[in-house]
Amino acid sequence: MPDIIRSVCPFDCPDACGLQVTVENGVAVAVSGDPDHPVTRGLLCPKMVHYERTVHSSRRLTTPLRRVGKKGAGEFEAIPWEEAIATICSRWQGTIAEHGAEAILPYSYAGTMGLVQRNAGHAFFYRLGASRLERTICSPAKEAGWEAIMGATPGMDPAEVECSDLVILWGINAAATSIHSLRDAKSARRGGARLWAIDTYRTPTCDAVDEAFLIRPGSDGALALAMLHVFDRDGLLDRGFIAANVLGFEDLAARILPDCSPARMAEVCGLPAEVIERVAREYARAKAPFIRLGSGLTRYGNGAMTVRTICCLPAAVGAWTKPGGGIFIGTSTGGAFPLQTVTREDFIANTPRLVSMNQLGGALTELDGPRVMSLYVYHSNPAAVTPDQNAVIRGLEREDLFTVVHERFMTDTARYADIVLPATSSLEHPDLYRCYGSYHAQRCGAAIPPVGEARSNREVFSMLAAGMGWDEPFFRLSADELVDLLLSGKNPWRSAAVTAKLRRGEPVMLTPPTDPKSVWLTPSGKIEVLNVQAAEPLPRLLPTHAGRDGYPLRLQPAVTPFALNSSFYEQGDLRSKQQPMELLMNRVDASERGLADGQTVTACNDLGKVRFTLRITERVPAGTVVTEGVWWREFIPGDRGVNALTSQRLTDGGRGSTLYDVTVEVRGA
Ligand SMILES: Nc1nc2c(c(=O)[nH]1)N[C@H]1C(S)=C(S)[C@@H](COP(=O)(O)OP(=O)(O)OC[C@H]3O[C@@H](n4cnc5c(=O)[nH]c(N)nc54)[C@H](O)[C@@H]3O)O[C@H]1N2
Ligand SMILES: Nc1nc2c(c(=O)[nH]1)N[C@H]1C(S)=C(S)[C@@H](COP(=O)(O)OP(=O)(O)OC[C@H]3O[C@@H](n4cnc5c(=O)[nH]c(N)nc54)[C@H](O)[C@@H]3O)O[C@H]1N2
Ligand code: SF4
Ligand SMILES: [Mo]
Repeated sequence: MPDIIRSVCPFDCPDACGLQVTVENGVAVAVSGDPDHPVTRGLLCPKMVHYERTVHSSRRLTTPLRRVGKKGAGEFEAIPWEEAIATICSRWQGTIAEHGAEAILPYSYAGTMGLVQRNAGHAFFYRLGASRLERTICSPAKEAGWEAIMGATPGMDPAEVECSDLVILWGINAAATSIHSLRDAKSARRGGARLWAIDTYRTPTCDAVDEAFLIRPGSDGALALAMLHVFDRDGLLDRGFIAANVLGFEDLAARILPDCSPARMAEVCGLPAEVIERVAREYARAKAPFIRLGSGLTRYGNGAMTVRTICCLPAAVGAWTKPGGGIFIGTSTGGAFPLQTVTREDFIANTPRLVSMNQLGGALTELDGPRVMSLYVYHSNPAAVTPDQNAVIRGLEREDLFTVVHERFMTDTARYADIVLPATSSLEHPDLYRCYGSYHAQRCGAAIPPVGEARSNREVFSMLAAGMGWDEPFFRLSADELVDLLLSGKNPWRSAAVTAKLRRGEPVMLTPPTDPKSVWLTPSGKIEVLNVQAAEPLPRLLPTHAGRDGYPLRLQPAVTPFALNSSFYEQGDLRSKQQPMELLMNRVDASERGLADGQTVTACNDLGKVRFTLRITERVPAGTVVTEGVWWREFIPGDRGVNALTSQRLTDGGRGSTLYDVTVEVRGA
C-alpha cells in the first residue's frame, strides 16, 4: 500500500501550498494539492502537479563532484563527501590566512523557502567572518514603499477579496504567479465584483479580467497621482477617514497633486486622460475597492516610490474601513517565529562588509577591499537569475576564484564550480514554511529518503562546521531540532493550540497581533502620506533609470506559468509548453526594423547582446518588448540569457534589483 504523506511546496511563490505526496517504497510517485489546506484547497499550479518528475529526474545530482575540465565546461568527476568537505575547508583556511575571511562570499536566495533550510548558511558564514550577502534581488522596494507610508502595519487578510466590489490586479501576473489569488478574485467576480488588471503587456491574467489597462513600464506612480488629483478635484475623498487616520494628505494635495492632472500624467503613463478620469471615478465610487499589488512594477529605479504612491489610494477614499477594501502587497509574519535561533546574528563579529546580491558581477570582478577569492552558492542560480550576466560570468570564469555550488541540478552556475555538492529536494528534508501571500504556516518532515548521496543545506553546514573544527553544539542540531526551536516560546501570532497543530504538521493560520485595517504601526499612529523621516517627505513623480539609456525599446523580462525563475527547466513537459527565449514584439516595431515573425534576432544594449526568436504579437504595445522565463543556457538560441541585458543598478528604496528597468535595440541576426 502506498503512503500518503503531507508536505509543503518549498518554492518562492506567495502560496506555500499544502501537498499530498504518494510514496511507494521510498519513491514519490504522485503529488497532489492538499484538499484540507485553507489556501490550496486541492488546486496546484502546472509546475507542481508532477513534482515527482523533478524529485526523481534523471538530471538530479547524486554525488559530490570535482571539476576536471575548464571552468564552465561542465566536466567533473565524482568524489566522496569526506573529500569534498576536506577540500573546501582546507581551501578556506588557506584563503582566510592569506586574504582574510571577507574574501569568502556566500550567495543564496530562494530555491527553498523553508525557514531552516533557506537560512541554514547564515550562522555558518557569520561564525566564519565571511562577507555578508544583502539578499535583495526580489522585491525589497515593495517593502520599502509600504513602510514609508504604512510603517510596520501587517498586511490585511487577502481572503477578504471575496467581499470586494472592485478588484484590481496591479502589476501582478496572477494567472502565472499567484493562481489562488486569481481563483479568489474570480470568485468575487462571480459575486458581482468587477475585475481589472494593470500591466505593461497583455498577460494571461489580462485575459481573465473584465478590463485590462496597459501602461508604460515604470509609470504606475503617474497613474496613481492622477487618480489622487481627480479624487481631490472632484470631491471624491473620504474626508472623515483622512482626518482621523491620515497624516499630511493636505500637504500632498497642496504641493504635489496640482501638477498631476490626468492630461499631464497621460503623457507619462500612456493611458488617455479620459480613461484615467474613469478609472479614478470608478475606484473612488466602489464600495470596497481591493488592490492586489505585484512585484513587477517595483523593479525599477522608482519602484519604492511607486508602491508608496499607490498605497495612498485606499487611504484617500477610506477603503480600509470596508470589508474587502484596502491594498495587499504581502504578509510579513517575521514576528511569528524566533528566526534568530536559526540565523544566529550573535555569531557576527566585527561586522564584515555587506555585498548586494544584485551586484555579484561587480563583486567578483572589481570589488575594493579584500578581493573575493571564494564563492559558495546554495539554492540559487546566479549565472542565470542575477542582473548583468556578462559581469557575473566574467567573475565565475576567474581561475583564481574557488567556487562551490550546492545544487539539485547541473545549473548554469554549477557548471562553473570547482566543487559541486548534491542537494536534497524538499521531499527529502524537514522544514517549517510560512507563506507571504496569506497567513498560514505548516511544518513537514522528509517524505522520502535522500536521492543518491544528496544532503540538505542544514546537513552540509553541519559537516562544514565540523570540518572547520568548530565545537559549538548549535552546528550539531538537526533540522528538526531547529524547527522545534522556531516553535518554542509563547508568541502573540500563535496560540498554544495553533503551535500544537504546527508541531503535528497541520496547516494553521497565524494571527497578526494588531488589526491590519485600523491600527497603523507608524511613528505618528496614522497612515503617513507625509513622512517627515523619509528623504522624500511626500510621494511624487520619479523617473525610471531606463529613460536615460538611449535605446528605443523597453525590455520586460517577465515570468512564465511553466517555470519559477530558473527552476523547473528539468521537466521536459513543462519546457515544451513554453517557446524557448522568444522576444515578443509589436507589429509596428517589427516592421520599422524589417523583422519577421519566427526569425532569430539580437537584442542589445551597453551591457550585452542576447539572441531570441522573434514573435510578433499584438499582446505587446509598441515601444515594449517582452521575454518570458529564465531559461537554462543549454536550451536557448545563443549563449546568453536575458539577464545579459539587465543592470546592476538598484531601486530608489530597499536596494532592490531593477530587472524591468531596461532598454534595448533589436536587430535581425
Ligand atoms: N509561474 C511562476 N510563478 C512565480 C514565479 C515565476 O517565475 N513563475 N516567480 C516567483 C517569484 S520569485 C516572484 S517574486 C513572484 C513575482 O510575481 P509577480 O508579483 O506577479 O511579479 P512579476 O511576474 O515580476 O510581474 C508581474 C507583472 O507586472 C508587470 N509589470 C512589469 N512592469 C510593470 C509596470 O511598470 N507596471 C505595471 N503595472 N506592471 C508591470 C509584468 O508584465 C508582469 O505581468 O512570482 C513567483 N511565482
Ligand atoms: N530575467 C529574470 N531574472 C530574474 C527573475 C525574472 O523573472 N526574470 N526573477 C527574479 C526574482 S523575483 C528572484 S526571487 C530571483 C530568484 O533567484 P533564485 O533564488 O536563484 O531562484 P531559482 O532560479 O529558482 O534557483 C534556485 C535554485 O535552487 C536549487 N534548490 C532548490 N532547493 C534547494 C535546496 O534545498 N538546497 C539547495 N542547495 N539548492 C536547492 C534549485 O535547483 C535551483 O537551481 O531571480 C530573479 N531574476
Ligand atoms: S508554486 Fe505556488 S501555486 Fe504552485 S504548488 Fe507551489 S505554492 Fe502552490
Ligand atoms: Mo522573487
